[in-house]
Amino acid sequence: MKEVLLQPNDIVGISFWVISMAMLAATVFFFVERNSVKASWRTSVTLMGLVCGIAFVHYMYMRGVWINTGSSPTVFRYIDWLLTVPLQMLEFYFILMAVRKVPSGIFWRLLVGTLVMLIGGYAGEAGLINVNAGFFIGMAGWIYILYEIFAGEAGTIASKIKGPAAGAFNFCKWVVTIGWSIYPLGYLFGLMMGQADPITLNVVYNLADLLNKIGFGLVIYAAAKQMTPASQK
Ligand SMILES: *C/C=C(C)/C=C/C=C(C)/C=C/C1=C(C)CCCC1(C)C
Repeated sequence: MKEVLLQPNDIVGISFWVISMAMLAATVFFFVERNSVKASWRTSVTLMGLVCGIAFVHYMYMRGVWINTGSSPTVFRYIDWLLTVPLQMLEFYFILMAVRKVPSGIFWRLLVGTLVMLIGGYAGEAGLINVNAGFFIGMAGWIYILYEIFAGEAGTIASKIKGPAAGAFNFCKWVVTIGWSIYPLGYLFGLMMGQADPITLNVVYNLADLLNKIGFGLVIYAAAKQMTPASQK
């Protein structure tokens, strides 16, 4: 009979559980703390609460799929990303908006890059297109996002601001460059190198989510706290 409970040697299953609880804790934290920061930063902190909350629910389902079937919860994984990555792209927009007025085109272009990245990745992982083709389409979307935040309109505006907002934008920029590079590496090692390896794929994606959702959120929260005058703390 197939075991349907979490086994002590199931490293992927355990990582799904641990991260589920971390997402829950982070969700509560961001919502409870949002009013302790300056008004212009509250939307950013709320967004992080939503990102972690959406991920929490998906992690509970992904854990179930993994433990019950031993296969990658691809559909839940991509639905989660499809909802949470655009929210994180909004974050760039709000960080800039917290200090000055910026055109909304920035957000729409980041959204287009996100969709290309995720649709390419999903099609490749779900077997709808060749795995390598999915990778290259996904990479194109990601590179487009990087272009926008480094050299495009968002990057140009960000280079003119100062203080903690500039610091938060810069940090997020490197999260999207370095933190996000873990995902294509997971895809590369889990799907493209020889035999498909769902253990590597899911462990890598899970660790990447921990860093890029909770870690990302905490840094935004820290910047928001720094921008908040002592009288308001
Ligand atoms: C909270 C979830 C996040 C931040 C998810 C991010 C996902 C990526 C950056 C995925 C990127 C991919 C590529 C750049 C190419 C190969 C396919 C993907 C979708 C794994």
